[in-house]
Formats: sequence, structure tokens, C-alpha cells
Amino acid sequence: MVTALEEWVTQQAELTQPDKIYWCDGSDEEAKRLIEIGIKEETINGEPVFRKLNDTRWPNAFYHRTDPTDVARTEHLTFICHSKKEVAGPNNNWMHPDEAKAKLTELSRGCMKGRTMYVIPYMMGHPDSPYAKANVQLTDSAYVAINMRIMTRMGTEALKRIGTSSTFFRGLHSIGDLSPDHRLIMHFPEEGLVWSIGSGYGGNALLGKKCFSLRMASWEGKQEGWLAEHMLIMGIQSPTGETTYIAAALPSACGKTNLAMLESALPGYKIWTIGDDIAWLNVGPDGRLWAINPEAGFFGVAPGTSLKTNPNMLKTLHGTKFFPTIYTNTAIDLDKNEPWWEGLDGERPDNLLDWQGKVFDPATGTKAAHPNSRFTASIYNCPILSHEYDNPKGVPISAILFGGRRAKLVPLVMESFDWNHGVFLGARMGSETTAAATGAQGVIRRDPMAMLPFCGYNMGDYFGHWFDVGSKLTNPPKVFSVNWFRVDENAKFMWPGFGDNIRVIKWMIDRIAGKVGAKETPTGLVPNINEMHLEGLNIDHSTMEKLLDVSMHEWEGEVADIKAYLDQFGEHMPQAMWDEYQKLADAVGK
Ligand code: SAT
Ligand code: MN
Repeated sequence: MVTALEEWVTQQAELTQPDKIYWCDGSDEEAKRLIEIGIKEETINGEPVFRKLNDTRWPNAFYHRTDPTDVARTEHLTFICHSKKEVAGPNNNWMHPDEAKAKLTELSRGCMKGRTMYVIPYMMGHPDSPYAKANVQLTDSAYVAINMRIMTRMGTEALKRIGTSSTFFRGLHSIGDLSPDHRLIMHFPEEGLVWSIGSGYGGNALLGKKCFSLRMASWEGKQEGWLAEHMLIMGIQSPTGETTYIAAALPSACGKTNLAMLESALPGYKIWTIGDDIAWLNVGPDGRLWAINPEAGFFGVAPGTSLKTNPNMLKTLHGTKFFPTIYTNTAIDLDKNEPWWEGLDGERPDNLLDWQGKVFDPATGTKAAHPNSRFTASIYNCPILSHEYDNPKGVPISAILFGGRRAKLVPLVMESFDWNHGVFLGARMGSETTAAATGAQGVIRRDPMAMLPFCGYNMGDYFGHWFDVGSKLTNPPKVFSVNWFRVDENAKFMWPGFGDNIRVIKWMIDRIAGKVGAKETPTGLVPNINEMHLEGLNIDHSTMEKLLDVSMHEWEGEVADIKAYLDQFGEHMPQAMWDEYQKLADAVGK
């Protein structure tokens, strides 16, 4: 009997016309073979797909360079193709599914000629988890296949879960001709399909990640009563041995991966990593919120990763257990044949190839590694991987953190009054641009729950879903906002950050355990300074006061900006959000 999966693969092969079809089993031998194929057979822009790096210090390391026009997600070419435009909402690009299919079909006809189609069955989540999903991606890139093997649980287990069913999620990917004019990343929520052509990079091509586990899954979660979120998951073990689990959403460039792998500055506190990017949150039978990380690897930004900023990531990259680790668009130290990037420990090597394969000349003032260059590494190489990572039930979440980069206004840490107020804190999340980056200092880019590019449906309805999920939780997590980036009169950061962030987390854990009080402000609850553990930190009382200050007269502009942001969702915005907004507006006398 021909299964629904086999039939679908045949149909896609008729359209894309690959020379060969290869079904991936996810084994180690296969991974080695795929790397070999990438070294010896497949090419991209006339170069081999993979270059073997010296693996004395960087075990199992392989290098890949993408097309220079294809180095990041392309949000303007990313669409939600639901038959009703309103479902996509003002936060998404939209195209009618019929029009989108017509365009994609045209671009895809014969696009795999001369290439191999890899059939990749994969699980997001542990195969035994009730919260896991079984998917299939087709791709014509060995690079994508090997990345999917690192980032997901790929192979036979997923195939077993799918069996003869026709309800698996489908992803069709081809690098096409790599021309930006022929590039589209399209989501069809009504048929569980993602169709992507023209890019071989990251979130455009590894369809299990942002496309499926956030955009498609957020929509799926809305129907089924759960949340797919852009959040890290970590456990914090206290000196007395108990572990508290938290999930945190931070926009890019706010240190999400570093927080997930924090090296505690407080003796006796130990961090266990569960995930650094995506959390699926379900209401458990006990009325608590339970989290799994659907992924199985890290697709992390290389520049800035060092022993100072993230020692555990360096150990992960130097780990040996899981084959292989991929470096994409970093520089190469030619003398050692090792990966290199700006911010890595030690001196810059003399002899570098830059991310475009050219001899690097520092006099030009350019970067050797692309700022969005990445490593792909298995989570099983992480030295502080939580023992609960593979628990099919996930972990119970005691706190949700919403972070942002705010020079002023927003205190170092603040607890919400309740769940609904917490949803409001998440919805008004934003980060300030810096003068160096944009020329316009202090412009706030709102990025609710850090989900703006990833919410697969109307964000007004998404907020409504957050309120609904809260109403089902009899024992909801506490919700906090954090801001590591507040500055003083001289524009200097007041909080040391990194390993000392554990001091803020400790306060949260003490709040959860009912061990410490809090000071009520109109925007939320802030710590009493004497109840924070600040020993060993060179910070004076007045700086702490400034870090935790809430001065309502400064909030007028903020309140107006929040209103303008929320207004765009029109009648999709739930009343509960306006109720929360009004409490804040009243506090500033608006
Ligand atoms: O390219 S990815 O979407 O996988 C990573 C990112 O941009 O956050
Ligand atoms: Mn991310």
C-alpha cells in the first residue's frame, strides 16, 4: 500500500524533478555520508558545500559558506497564506493561497534537476511526548539535511509516528536559483504546509525551526489550547538542591542564548539548560504550565560568543559527543584551518579568509565573520544540559520573563500583579535602537513577546489566546519583566549583567517561594533592595535605587506609544488588554 507520505513525495518529485530521492534515517553513518557528499559532490556557487576544518580543538567541525545575498531570514519575502487575510493580521505579509501556490509552482517546476531530493522525517519534541509533532521536510540541500539532523530528532522514529497517516506537517524546500527575486517563504496554515524556495540559509531553509515550530505551531496551538513561544527554558538549582524552571522571551541582541547557559556568579546556584530559542507551553493536568524545547540543537550567532560571554557555549562547541558541528559564514583562520569570529577569545589571527572567501584585510574596516554567522551544534554536546531535557512531559514553569533593551524607564526587574498584567508586560515589550546602529537614538521597536516576526496569525488574536490560556491555569507561573540595559546620567550601564543576572533570578525564585516581599509601584512589583543578594558586587545603594526606580511622570510618552501600537490590531485586540492598558494610563494621569 502506498502511504500518504509516499504519495506526497512522488507528487513533489514530479514537480521538482530531482535526479535522485534519498530517504534519511537519521543515523550516524548517514550523517557522515551526507558530509562526504557535501565535501565531494554537491557544490554551491561552484564551491564544495562543506570544508573540513581542523578538528583538534573544534571536534567534528565543518564549514559552509552561503550565497552572499542569502545570509539571514528575509521577513519581506515571508508570507502567511491563509484564505482569510484577517487571520494573518497586520503583523504578517499575506497572499491568497491560490496566488501563492501558482507562484511557487512556477518557481519550483524542475528546480531540483541534477540534484538529490532528501526526504527528512523529523520530530519536534521527544518521540514519546504527547506534545511532540511529527513532520517531513523535503530539500535539495545536503547542508539543510545535516542541519536538520542536528536541530531536530530526525529519522526512523518520526517515520514510525507518521505511519500511514496523512496529517503530518509538510515542508517543501529548494535552494532554487538562490536569486533574491525568486525567493519566497510561504506558510499555508490551513493545510499544514510550508513551502520555501530560493534560500539555503537558517530560518528560511531549516523549516522545522521558525517556520514550523513558531509560525505554524503558534496557529496550531491557538486551535489546540497551547502556546508556541520564542523563549529559552532553563532550570535554576538552588544551594538546597531544588530546581526552579523558567522560560524567557528576549528580542534579538539581548543575550537570550547567554542567559540560557548562564554561569552563576552566586556560589551554590547552578543553571541547567533546556533550550535557547523555542518553548512549547501546555497546560498540564495539574493546572501548571509545562514546557518542552521542541528542538535538539543550537543555531547560534557566532560573533560575540566567547569564554567571557558564554563559556558553556564554547564548551559545547569544543564538545565531542554528537557528530557534526557546522560553522556557517564565519571567518577561517587559514594557518590553523579553524573557525574564527569577532569577539572570540584571544588575538585576531593574521591570516584570515572572510565570510565571502576573500583574504581578509582589517584596514578595510569590514568584519571577517558575517555579523549573522552561525554555528549549528547538538544540544547533547552542552555540558550543562538539564537531565529533564528528554523528559516527554517537559518541565513545570514557575516564572516567565519578558526582557528588552531599555536605556531608561523600565526597572531592572519587575513582577506583574497577575497573569493578565503579565500578558500586558509581554505585549508592550520593546527594545531601543542605539545611535550607533541607526542614527535615531531611543526609537522603540515594539516586539511583543519577541514574537513579531514569528507569530503565525493576527497578533490581536494571539494576545486573546494568552489570556485564554491563563484562565485555564489554576497554578500559573509568575510573570516578570527584566531590563539589564538601564544606563546612568553618563550613559553607562548600571547593572553588570552576565553571571550576575543570577542575583535577579534569585530574587524571582525567592518571590516564588514566598521568602521575600516586594514594593508596589503603579507598573508592577519591584524588589526591596535589602532583600536582593548583592554581596560581592561593587554596586552602591543609590545605583540600585536608580535601577529599580519607577517615576510615573516619565512614562507619558511611553503610554502614548503603547496605545498607538495596540491600536493597530483594531477589533482583534481583546478588551482584557485595554483594561490593563487603562490601569497604566490612569497611573500616569492620561
Ligand atoms: O535564521 S533563524 O531564524 O533560524 C535564526 C534567527 O534569525 O533567529
Ligand atoms: Mn530566535
